[in-house]
Parts: sequence; structure tokens; C-alpha cells
Amino acid sequence: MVIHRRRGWNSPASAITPQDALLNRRALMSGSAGLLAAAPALAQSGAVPALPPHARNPAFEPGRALTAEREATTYNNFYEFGSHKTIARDAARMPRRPWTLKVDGLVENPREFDIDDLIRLMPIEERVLRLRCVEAWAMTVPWTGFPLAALMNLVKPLGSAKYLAFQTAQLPAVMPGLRQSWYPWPHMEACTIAEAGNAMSFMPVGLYGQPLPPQNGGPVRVLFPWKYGFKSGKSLVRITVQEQRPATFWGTIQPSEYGFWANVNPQVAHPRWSQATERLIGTNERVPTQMWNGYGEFVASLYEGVQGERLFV
Ligand SMILES: Nc1nc2c(c(=O)[nH]1)N[C@H]1C(S)=C(S)[C@@H](COP(=O)(O)O)O[C@H]1N2
Ligand SMILES: [Mo]
Repeated sequence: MVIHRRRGWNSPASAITPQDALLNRRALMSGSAGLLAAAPALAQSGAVPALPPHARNPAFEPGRALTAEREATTYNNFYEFGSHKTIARDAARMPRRPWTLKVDGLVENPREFDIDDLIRLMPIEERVLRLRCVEAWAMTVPWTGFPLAALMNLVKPLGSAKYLAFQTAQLPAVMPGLRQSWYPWPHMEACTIAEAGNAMSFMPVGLYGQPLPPQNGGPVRVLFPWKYGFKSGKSLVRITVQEQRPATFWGTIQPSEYGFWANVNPQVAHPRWSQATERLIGTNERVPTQMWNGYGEFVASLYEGVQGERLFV
């Protein structure tokens, strides 16, 4: 940070874009120490770097047309910004750099990752996936990210670990929804250690080839494509590995309607509406909802031993 205050170039500070600052630093310093030191300048400026090159994983063919990018990025649920769908403009005020994700609790290697370090460390790929909201709308979009299992392999859960708790950022200066004090902030969601190890559990950092927009949970969220959308917590700052089942946001507000498992099942109605079909945002076409949101071949075996639990609420 010291170098930031040095007058290494002639233009006034206000005229220096992050890219200029980076290039000037590279000119000023030689060797890898200089290049490494350049990274915090980008972070400090709030600029979000482009995603690294990555390939689409062909294992997840959606069997549906892509939702228009504009629809997927302007019709959102993100209660921190308000309990309506048009939060994108407010969410744009949320700074996505610098950003850290802490992983702690029952792990061998607890760590606080700078988001860009994490992206460098993880195997990044694109997956085109369906997302089914419990409100019976759905979208199909290309997410860039990494398997949650890859992150778990790095921190190494202990033998006593049973659950993961996902905590969303609380930024009162930009999140008007936090003033609705009857909600149990911060937004928490959870999964089991077995679910975290499943290949479908994904950590998106991008959407449509771009860094994940704030309204969709940038810079990093979790995504369980076979569960109702509310399980997929946005803008995460902390993942805690623990032995007890974590309390969750919707499970605390209305446990009879939003259970811990929340796996998609068209035959199990929400207490107030049917789950048999879903509306595709953008086209408003109505299509049948699929068991496990169509991902049964990957995830159904996770639940074979689970007895006496409401798996589909
Ligand atoms: N922190 C947080 N995460 C959240 C929510 C929220 O209100 N706050 N809404 C959930 C719900 S109900 C859905 S359907 C999805 C919507 O994700 P999308 O806006 O990217 O489509 O985000 C989920 N994650
Ligand atoms: Mo949802």
C-alpha cells in the first residue's frame, strides 16, 4: 500500500484508472515481487478483474433454451436489497472488491481467502444449469465457478464435520433490506457435508462469461441446482463447517413452508401453491417441473439413507 502514495507517475491520482496504475507499477518495479504487489491496487480500486479463461463442462446439458441475460440479471430475489424482484440497480452499489471469503469451523486448514486468490486456486469451469425458485419460476443460465468439493478439499473438513453454514455479507450502507429488522439477518443457508461433496454443488463467481453481478450474488455464491433457489445463498463472506444443523434464513421465518432439505419435487406442493409446473422467466412459457430439478442421476443417491425427514419441503 505504501507504493500507492508514491508519485511514480505524473498524472493526478484522479485521472489514473486501475489499469493505468497497474501498468505504471509494472514499469516502476521489476521482477515478480512487483507483479505481486500490483494485485492489491486493483482490489483497492474496487475494479473487478475479468474471469480467467475456462471451458464449458459438457456434463450438464440443460435441455432448455438459455434465459436472456437481461432477464436473469433484472429479475432477482435478494432480500438484503428488498423483498421485490427489481433490486439490480440497488445491488450495483455493493462493492465486490476487495472481498474475502472465510472458511472456518471444523476444518484442518481454516482460511480467509481473498476472492481473486480463491479464483486462482480453484478449477474454474462453466456449467449451464436450471435454477428453480420455490415461487415456481425458473431460469437456465451459464454459470462460471468451481465445485464446492474443490474448496472443501483445500480446507479439509474434520471427521466430526456434518454441516456447512453459508453466511451472506451484511452491508447496511448499501443493503436497505437489512433495516427490515424482523428478518433474521445475516442470511444463512446450509447443506450437509455429503451434499457439499456432491459434484452438482457449485460455487459461481461468474454469469454469462462475466464476473458474477451483485444482484445474482457476486462476487461469490453457492448453487444447489436440484434444490429450490432459496438454498443458494448469495454474496458469501463465510462458510462454517460444523457438527450441529445450522439455523437457516427461511427455515427460521417459516419452517412449515421452507425446510432444511428443500429438494425440488413436482409432486409435493408448497402449502400455498402447486409445484407441478414452472414459469420460464423471459418467455413466460410454463413447463413441467422435474424431480430433483432434473438432476436425479447426480444427487438422488444422497438421500437413500435419510429417514423421517421432509426432503421436499
Ligand atoms: N443472501 C440471499 N441469498 C439468496 C436470496 C436472498 O434473498 N438473499 N434469495 C434466494 C432465492 S429465493 C432465489 S430464487 C435465488 C435467486 O437467485 P438469482 O437472483 O440469481 O436468480 O437466490 C437465493 N439466494
Ligand atoms: Mo426463490
